[in-house]
Amino acid sequence: MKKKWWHNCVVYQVYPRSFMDSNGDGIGDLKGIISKLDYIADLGADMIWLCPVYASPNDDNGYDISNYYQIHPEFGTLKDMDLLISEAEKRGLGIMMDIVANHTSDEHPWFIESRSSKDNPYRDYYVWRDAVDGGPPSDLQSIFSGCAWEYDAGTDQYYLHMFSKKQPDLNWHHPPVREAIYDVMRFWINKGIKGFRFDVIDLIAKELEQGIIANGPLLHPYLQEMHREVLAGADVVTVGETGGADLEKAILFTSPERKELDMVFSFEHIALDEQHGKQKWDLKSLELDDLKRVLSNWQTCLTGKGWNSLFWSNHDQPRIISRWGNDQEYRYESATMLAVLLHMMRGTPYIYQGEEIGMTNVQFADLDSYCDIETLNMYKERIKQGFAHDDIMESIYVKGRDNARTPMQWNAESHAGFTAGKPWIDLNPNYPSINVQADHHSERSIYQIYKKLIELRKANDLIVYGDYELLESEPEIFAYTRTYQNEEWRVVCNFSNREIESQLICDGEIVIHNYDSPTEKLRPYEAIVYKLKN
Ligand code: TEU
Ligand code: CA
Repeated sequence: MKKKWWHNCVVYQVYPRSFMDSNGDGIGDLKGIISKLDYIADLGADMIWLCPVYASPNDDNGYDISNYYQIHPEFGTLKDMDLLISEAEKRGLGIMMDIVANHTSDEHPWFIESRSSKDNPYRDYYVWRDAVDGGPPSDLQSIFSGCAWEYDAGTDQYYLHMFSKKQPDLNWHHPPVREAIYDVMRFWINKGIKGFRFDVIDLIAKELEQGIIANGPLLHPYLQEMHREVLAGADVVTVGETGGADLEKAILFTSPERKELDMVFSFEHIALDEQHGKQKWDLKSLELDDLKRVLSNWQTCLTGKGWNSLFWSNHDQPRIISRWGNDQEYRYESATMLAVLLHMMRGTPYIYQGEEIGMTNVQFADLDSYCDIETLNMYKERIKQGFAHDDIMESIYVKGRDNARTPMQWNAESHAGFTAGKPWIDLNPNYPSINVQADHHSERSIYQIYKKLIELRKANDLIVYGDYELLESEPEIFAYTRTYQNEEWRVVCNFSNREIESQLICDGEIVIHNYDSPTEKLRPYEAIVYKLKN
């Protein structure tokens, strides 16, 4: 496979609202990010995936865009954005913008026009349908609970919204919509950004009459058209959020000769702790065998055919250390074990803000402390369905998106150094002990392990291009090899809080290790990488 500059890139994801507030209004902003660029550059990252900072009424914290060409005043100005791009570039950091092209805000001028009359030139920018039997056109459900159709009395029709009712879906079958999105992309490329993350891009080619929502028959033609019209002439890296993609689809999206996307985010590995066929809130414990199977499939089946992203966390997912690690007694060991396991794999790694210092989930006692529309809509719907309050709160504690959205914990001072004002969302009360400053001064720094892993990736094509093979191991151990030219590395990770005897311990040269020195057993959450032969 032809080598590409982004093959050994590492992306750091910033949720701007919660990263760093520079003006004391309790909301993170662009100038705050600029003030922390050295922190991100020092980690060794090459790109910053910036969650949406465009004008938005914030019904879904910016994933409801009302102007793709303007920066939300809470975050700053276009001038601040230009400064962020140039300051990042000085530090070898490219900016990856988040393109939300499946839907806009209902306050976007396109939608205001579209809903004004049935013969408005913008009518077909969105998906409008007549009532059926006096009610919604179908029983399609929104991902944010409730019916996906909203009645609009102005023109006596319903419009489609797969997310909140303030996020009407764009009609990608209407060529002016595609052209308008391509224009937005050209604008930001001309601003000097270096990448795009495409929000729910697998939903853009719906065929509603056939009951198709994701992966419609025209999805690949639209992505190929986007590539021809915009991406072919630009040196930007692209990643699509394609939650439902299996390996076969991922190869179609990412094989270079198809000229669609460079890589995708699949959700297969982060759906392993939800009951099959149910919602993310319906919990089940993780089976390590499932994780071994899924991650190994994604390691082997894409090789030579496409490209993988590697991630544990993002702004929609709970904190990985609270999900599959141990965020109490073995916080350092499990955070670093999870980091080693993922960052020794093949693909482009994504680090979500706070993951590099082992930030954990939060448990707000009061529902009013929660801000996320997905959580609040689900709570209302499940109360109506008769679920018990405590059961719903348990699901929110484990899987709610606000777990990832509590403010970044910089130090032990007030509001963790995130803001001098009242933060838009409460902090995690553990910030006095879990914060960047404490981690940096600790003998056992999680940040330093992430930094070392990134250095290893830059220095070893074995990590970037080596073959992957899962090793037979004790049930609690996840072990694999990476082989490249005549070099073989063995990655051995203990996923449990118990000491485990293992044949996989050996006398190879240790490349990275989250304990001081090896012993004859694997200790809780121990991760060791050996270089077996040269
Ligand atoms: O998320 C896509 C999506 O389906 C989310 O609902 C996610 O899978 C779910 O919340 C898991 O908990 C994208 C963005 O990442 C998300 O922040 C937006 O809310 C959503 O699209 C709508 O734009
Ligand atoms: Ca601010």
